[in-house]
Parts: sequence; structure tokens; C-alpha cells
Amino acid sequence: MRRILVTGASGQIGSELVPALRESYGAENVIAGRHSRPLTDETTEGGPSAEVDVTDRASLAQVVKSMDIDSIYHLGSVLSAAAERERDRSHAVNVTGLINVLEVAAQHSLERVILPSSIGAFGPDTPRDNTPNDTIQRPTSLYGIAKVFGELMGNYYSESLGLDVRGVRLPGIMSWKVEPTSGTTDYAVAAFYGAVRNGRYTCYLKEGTYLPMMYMPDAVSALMQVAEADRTRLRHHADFNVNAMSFAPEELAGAIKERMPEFRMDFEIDPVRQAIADSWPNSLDDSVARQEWDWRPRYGLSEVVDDMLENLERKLLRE
Ligand code: VAH
Repeated sequence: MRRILVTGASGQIGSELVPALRESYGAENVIAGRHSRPLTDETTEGGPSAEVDVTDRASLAQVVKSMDIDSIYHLGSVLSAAAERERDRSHAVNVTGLINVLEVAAQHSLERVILPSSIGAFGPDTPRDNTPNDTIQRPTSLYGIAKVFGELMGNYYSESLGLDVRGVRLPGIMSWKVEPTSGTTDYAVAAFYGAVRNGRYTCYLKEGTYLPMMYMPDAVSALMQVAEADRTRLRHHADFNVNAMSFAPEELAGAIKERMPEFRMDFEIDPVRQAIADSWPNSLDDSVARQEWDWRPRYGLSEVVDDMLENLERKLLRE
């Protein structure tokens, strides 16, 4: 991988993946693809960027050709809650956009395509605890349906067309650089913003709603590690479970209160996001990723809370 395009570079993961990739591959060799949202200053100032609309195959192909791209991290997507509200846009981005990325990569013989899948690729009749890597996948959210499509298409392009596609099923991601937008797991980020800004947060998921979560540095490592894994060891392609921790909202509130005793979390349930969360696993079995490419998480809840509060106190005091 020499010249990398990151689609969705202005999103929560893209904003942190791009700087990490530039660190490893050289700033000039990692192109930040932007579309509906502006890039962070760090990404804009740190290297090249390009307007990338994954729903427009010709323009995507033009960027790949003109910028001599040999690999794509495809992060551009409409997240779970937004996808339920905007069905046409989520199909255009999450389904057609994915096909466009795979087709352009195959037609230009790119070296590698990295696709983030999600815990959303599982549904209510999947085993909830330590969800196996290979098990029933009947998601009931539009976002999850598109993720299963992405996994199956990534596996097809790998096995039938020889394109080297790899992907990990990411849990909910916690980070502090970019404020949360339209995901279901985003309460676990918004709670920290609320704690630092005004000592309280109203959670849209009810107590006892367990979800797999991961700190951003582990998510970035998982994407970069699977991308660089020895292909001869891989028995899977676009569908590796990765896991780090699981918690319910009240457990997150308790961990924040240990550092900020005055913090309060109350609840106002959003039925759409509660239904999505109730259809997702409580935890994932990531033994396949550990066997095939030595995956290991580094962060647990305690370290995350310390790091999130320290960085947000610094970031938000500048507001
Ligand atoms: C969402 N944060 O909630 C995203 C993610 C696993 C969840 O895909 O939609």
C-alpha cells in the first residue's frame, strides 16, 4: 500500500485514521476524501485531500486515476439512526457507494480495499453474548443490512475476482476529536461532552442496554493491522469480529462519576435508537481475528474515561 485514499475522512473514524495513516505511510501519500462534512483542521493542514462522492462512480474513478491511488479505506457511510430516517440517501451511500468503491478498485487493479463493518451486521436472532465470528446475520436496521451486503460483496470480490478486500466488524467507537452525529452508540461519546460542558447528560438508551464498545486508538489499530496482515494467514476477508469492552449507560455514568462525583445521567428514550440497540449483540467473540492476524485490544473502560475526560477538558475549555 503506497498511495491511500480514505473516503469519509471527515467522519468520527476518518478524522483519526487519516493522521495515523499519514504517520505510517507519509503525509503526501494519504488523500483525505471529503464530501458532505468539512475535514478537521488537522486533516486539512496535514496533507492532500479531494472531493470524493462515492455515489458517483465516474468521479471516484477520476480521483483514483488522477491521484495514483493504489488502496482505499472506505469509511464513507450513513450511520444507523440517520439511515432509518433517510432511506434513499443511505441506500445510495451504503449500498451503491460500496459497489462503486469495489468496482473502481477491481477495474483499476488496486492493491487493497479496507471496509469497516459493524456490530450492526448482526440482528436479534444472533447469539447476543460473545457473538461468534461466523453465525446467523439477520439485521433489522437498514444500516446493518447494508453492512452484511458489504461483507458479502467484499468476500465475493476477494474470492471470485482476486481483489484483496479486508474488513472488521467495529463496535461502537468512543473518541473525543469529533463530536458524535447520527449513530446509535454515540451516547457513549456525547455523555463525556455533557459531563465536561455541564456536568450532566440525558441518555437516549435505557439502563441495562449493553453494547460492545471500543476506544478510537484500538479501532484505528484494528483497521491498519488487518490491512497489513499476511494474506496467506487469512481465512476470512471482510468480516472479522473485533471486541474490546461492553457496558450499559449506567455503568458508563458510574465510571464518569468516579472522576466527576457531581456528574448526573438521566434518561429520555429514543425508540428508534433503542430498537436498533436492542437488535445488536452485547459482546463479540474476536478469537478469529486473534488467530488470523494477532488482534489485541489495549484499552478498557477505566483508561478510556481518564483519557476522554482529560482531552475533552482541554478541547472544550477552548470553546
Ligand atoms: C452507529 N457508531 O451507531 C455507529 C456504529 C456500531 C455502531 O456503526 O451507527
